[in-house]
Amino acid sequence: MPKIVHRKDYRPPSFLIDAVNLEFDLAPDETIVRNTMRVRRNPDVARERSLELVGEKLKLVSAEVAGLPTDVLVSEGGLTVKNVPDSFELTLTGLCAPSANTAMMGLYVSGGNFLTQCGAEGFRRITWFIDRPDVMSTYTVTLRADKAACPVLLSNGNLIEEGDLPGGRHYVRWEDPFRKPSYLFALVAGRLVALEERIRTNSGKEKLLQVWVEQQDLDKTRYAMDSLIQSIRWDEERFGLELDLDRFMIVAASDFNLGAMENKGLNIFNTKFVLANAETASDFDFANVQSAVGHEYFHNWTGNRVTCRDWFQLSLKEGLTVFRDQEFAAAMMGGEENPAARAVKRIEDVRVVRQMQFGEDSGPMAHPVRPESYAEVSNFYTATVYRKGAELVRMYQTLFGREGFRRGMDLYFARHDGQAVTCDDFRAAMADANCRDLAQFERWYSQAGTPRVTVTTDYDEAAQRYCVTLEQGYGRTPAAAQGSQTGPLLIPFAVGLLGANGVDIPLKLQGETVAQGATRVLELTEVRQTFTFVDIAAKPVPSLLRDFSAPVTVEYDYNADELAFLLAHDSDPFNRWEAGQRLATRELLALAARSAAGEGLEMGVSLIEAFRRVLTDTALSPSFRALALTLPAETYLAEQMAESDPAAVHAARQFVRKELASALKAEWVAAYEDNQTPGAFQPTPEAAGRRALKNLSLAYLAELADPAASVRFATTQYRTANNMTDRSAALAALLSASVIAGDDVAEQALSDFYGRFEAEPLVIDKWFTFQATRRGTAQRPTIARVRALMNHPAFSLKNPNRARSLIFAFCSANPAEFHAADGSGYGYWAEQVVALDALNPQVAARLARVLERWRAFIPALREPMRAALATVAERAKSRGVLEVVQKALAGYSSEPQTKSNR
Ligand code: B3K
Ligand code: ZN
Repeated sequence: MPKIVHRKDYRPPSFLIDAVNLEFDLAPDETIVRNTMRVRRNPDVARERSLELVGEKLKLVSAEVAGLPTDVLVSEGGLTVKNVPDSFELTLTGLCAPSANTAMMGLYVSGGNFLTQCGAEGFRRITWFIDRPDVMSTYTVTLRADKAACPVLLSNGNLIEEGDLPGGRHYVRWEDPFRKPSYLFALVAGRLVALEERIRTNSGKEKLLQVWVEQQDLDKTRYAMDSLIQSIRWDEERFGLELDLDRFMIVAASDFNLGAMENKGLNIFNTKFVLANAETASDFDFANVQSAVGHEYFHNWTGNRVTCRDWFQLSLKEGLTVFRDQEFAAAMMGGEENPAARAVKRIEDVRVVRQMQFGEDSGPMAHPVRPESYAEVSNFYTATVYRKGAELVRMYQTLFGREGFRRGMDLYFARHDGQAVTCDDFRAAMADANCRDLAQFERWYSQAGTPRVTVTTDYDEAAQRYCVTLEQGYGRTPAAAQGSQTGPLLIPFAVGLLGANGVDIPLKLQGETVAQGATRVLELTEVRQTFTFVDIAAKPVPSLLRDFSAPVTVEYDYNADELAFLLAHDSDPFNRWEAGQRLATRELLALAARSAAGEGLEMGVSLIEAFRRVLTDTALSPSFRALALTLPAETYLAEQMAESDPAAVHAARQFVRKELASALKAEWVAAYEDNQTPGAFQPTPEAAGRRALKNLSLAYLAELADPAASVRFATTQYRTANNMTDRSAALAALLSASVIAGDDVAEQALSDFYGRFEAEPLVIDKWFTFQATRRGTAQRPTIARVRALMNHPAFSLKNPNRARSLIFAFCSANPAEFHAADGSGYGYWAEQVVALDALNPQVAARLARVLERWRAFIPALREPMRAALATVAERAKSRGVLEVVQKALAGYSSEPQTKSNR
C-alpha cells in the first residue's frame, strides 16, 4: 500500500509564505518558472532550522536566499533550503514540461493552449512550495509568451500591466489582492475569445464578467454567462455575499480531468460544463452548466475566502458548496417559494445520493465525510465528501430553518473570513448562532456507513394516539466503516400523517396544547425513541422522512395499498415520488429474484394502475410525472439484493418496462402528443419538463413488441428536432427499438448523427456513449462494438471526456453488458485501467473504482472480478489506482466471502 496520510498527524506549517511573485516564460516543451517568495517562520510552531518545500517533475535551475549564501538540497519529491533565517526572500527558478504533462495536474497544454489544474496538489508541479491549503499568500504573476501563439494571457485577480517584448513576445502582469492557498492558483494562455458582460452588484460596484472559449465555441457561451449572472444575484440575495474582485473569468478547456475548478477569479471548466446551445446540449447538459457555474462561483466565499485547513476538511468547502448549488438550482426551477418545482430538483439530488453515495458507503472505499486517512487525496473527491457532505449541511437548515441557517453562515464568515479552518469550526458557528449544543452532530462527520432508521407505528383508537418509534443503527457495515461508528446520531426525521381522505392531519405531540403544522421534524438523538401524536381520530398513513430530511435509509413495513395511497395523495412531493419508487423497487426485486431462479416473469396490476394515475394526472407537472414514472436504476436495484445480479435485474427491469409500455400504450401516446414543445427551443424548467415526459413516453413506446409506432415517432422526431434533447431522445428510442426492428434504422441514425456533429467534440462524446450503453445481442455483444470503437479515428485515450464517453460509459452505465457472464467486460476494464494509469492516473483511479464492490456480487461474477482487480494491482503504478484496487482486494482470502460474514 502506498504511504498513508492521517488526519490525526496534522501539524501547522513551520513556515508561512506571505507573498509570491511568479514569472513564467511559457513554451510548450520547457517553461521557465521563476518563483520569488517572502517566507517567515511560523511564530506559533517549534523552530525548524531548514525550510522544506515540495516539488514534482521539476528541474531546478537556480536557488537563492536574497543576500545570503544558499544551501539547497534537491530530492525527488522536493527541496530543502538549509539553515534559513526567521524571515527571508527565496527565489527558485525551475523548468517544467507542459506538453509532456498527460496527467493534467499542474501546467499542461490542451489544444495548443496552456492551462493549469492545482487542486488539490498540482501547484507542486509548477514550482516548489509549501503546497498545502493552510499556507495562504498574495500572488503577483507575470506571464510572457509568444504573442501569435498566446494572444491571451490570464491569471488570478486584476490585470495591472501589459506590453510587448522583443522577438514577437508579450507579457501581462496580474495581481490577486486576496490571500489564497496555492491550490487556487491558475493561469491560462492561448488563442481564446470571450463573451463579456458588465454588471453592477447590489452595492453599486461595476464588475467585468468573461467566458473565454475557442473561437468556434463562442455561440455556446450565453447560457453559462446567464448562469453566472444568476449565481451572483442569488448569492447576494440569499446569503448577502458579494463578488469581491473587479473581474470574474470562466475558461472552457476541452482536456480536463474534472468538472471544473474554482481558482480565484479564474474558474477553469471542462467544456462539458460551460458550452451549451440548443443544437449541441441537452436539457440535462443545460442543467449541469447552470449548477456547475453556480458551484464554482459559490466557492468564491465557501472555499476561497474561507478555505480548508487540510484536505481532510474537504467537505467544509465541497459539502457546503454543493448544498449552495442545489439550493440555487432549486430556486431557478421556479422561485424560492415553489415547493412542487423545488421538489423536482430535490428528487434528482436524492437519486444521486442514493445511487452514488450509498453504494460508496457500503464498499471498501467507505469513509466518513471527514476522512481519517488517504493515500491519494484526489481519490477523496467523492460522493461522500460532496453529496453526503451537502446533506449534512442541509440538516443544519432543516434543524434551524432558513433564517437560523443564515445566522450560522453570517457568524461563520464573521469569524473565519481569510482563514483556513475545519468542519468543526463550521459546526461551531451553526451551534453558536442558534444557541444550540451540536456536539452529537459531530458523529455525522466521523462515522462512515449509511445509517438506517427502522420505524414502527402503533395506533391506539381508544386513546386517539399514534406512536411512531424510530430506531437507528447501521445496516450492512463494510469493514472500511467499522470502528468509526461510535454512537447514535442526531437525525432530523420529518414526518407527516395522512388521514383517510388523503389530507395531512395537523400534528400535536403529547404535551402540546395546539397542533403545529402538518410536517414535524422529529429529533432522533437516541438509539430508540417513541414520539406520540395525540388527537388522531383514525389510523393514519405515515409519510416518513419527508423531503429526505436526513441521508439515511428508512425501513418501514408499508403495504402496497399504502404506497399507492401516498403516491396519489402525499402533500410532500418528494415522498409522493418516493412511494412510487418503493412500489416499483418491491416489484422489480421480486421479479429479479424470479429471473435469477429461472422462473417465468409476471406482474400484478398495482404498479401499472399506480403509474396510470400518475401519467394521466395533469394536475402534476410534466417534470414530476417524468421522474415518478422513471424506474429505479439497475445499479441501485442490484445493490438492494443480498447478492447483486446485474443480469437478473436487467431482465426484471426490461420486463416491467415492456409491461408498462403495452398496458399504458394509449396513455404514453397521449402524453407524447400532449407534451410537444413547438417553436424555438427554450431551456426553461417548464419546457424541459415537457420534453422529459414526452421523451420518456417515447422511450416506453420503443419497448413495445411491435415498435412500428415508436420507430415512426422517433424517425420524425430525429429529423425535425430543433434541439439536442429531442434529437438524442429519438436516437435512443431508435437504438432500443432496433433490438426488435433490426439495426438498419439505428445505424442510419447513428451515422447521420456523426456526420451532423463531427465538428462538435461534446456531441461526438454522446455518439460514443450511445453505442457504449446500447443493449447487445448474442451476435453483436456491446463489448465487441466498444472494442471496435477504440480504433475509431475520433477516439483518444488522452482526452478524458472521450475516454469517459466510451470506456466509463460501458463499464459503469451499462451493467447488464459490462457484467457479462464470461468476464469479458472485466478483462477490458483491467486493460483500460492499466493503459490510463500510464497516462493519467487520476482518470485511471476513477475507472478503477468501478469494480471496488466486487464482493457484493453473485459468486459466479466474483472470481473473474477479483482476477481483474489482481491484474491491475500487479500492473498499475500510480498511488491513486493502487489505493483503490488494494483496498478492494484487502482481506481477500481464496475462500470468497459471503455478505453475511463480511
Ligand atoms: N475543487 C474542484 C475539484 C478538484 C479535484 C482535484 N482532484 C472542483 C470543485 O469541487 O469545485
Ligand atoms: Zn467544489
